[in-house]
Amino acid sequence: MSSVQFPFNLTLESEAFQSLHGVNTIIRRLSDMIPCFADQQAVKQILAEDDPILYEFWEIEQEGSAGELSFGLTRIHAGKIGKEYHMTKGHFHVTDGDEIYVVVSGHGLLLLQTREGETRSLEMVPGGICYVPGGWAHRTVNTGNDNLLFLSIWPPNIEHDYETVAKHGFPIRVMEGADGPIVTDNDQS
Ligand code: PAN
Ligand code: ZN
Repeated sequence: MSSVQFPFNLTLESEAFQSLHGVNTIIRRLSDMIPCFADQQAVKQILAEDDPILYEFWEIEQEGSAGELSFGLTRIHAGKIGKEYHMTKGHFHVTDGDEIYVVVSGHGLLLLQTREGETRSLEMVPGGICYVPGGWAHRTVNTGNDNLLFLSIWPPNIEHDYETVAKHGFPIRVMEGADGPIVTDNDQS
């Protein structure tokens, strides 16, 4: 149970979320995400010198009544590992629960997959929203030159399943092409 005092208002800025009482702060560095990237040579080269932060998120997870809402702000730093853009780990929601993403700033792609292997990629643009139906794993990719910042809102009591994505990967990847980002098949999944 979070210790945020309700009701409240705040701005869609990392500083505002960081200072929320009871906020959970998660920082993911390259060393936390080694198997996610296709170019393992590039991973090794970067880690030999540095362990960059790929993304951070600040969340309030609600575990009380069914009417509550959990929410968080994610900031994915711009950049690539080899030719593959920075992205989140990605997860399924164990108990069915939909989610809404609202893009504050930056550009990206939201990758989705079902447990049966169906995939989608949705564009993320400033002011845009994406709806993630329960049952679809979701991973966010920053394809722009600036931070990708987005708000996410999901139901309470949702367990996040990272293991399935970590084990099998995503069937699609987002790589830098000659004319911008390209969604390609992941031949390692
Ligand atoms: C989001 C994600 C957040 C970070 O709040 O948790 O963007 O991504 P990973 O959790 O995959 O590391 C969300 O989808 N919550 O359910
Ligand atoms: Zn989620």
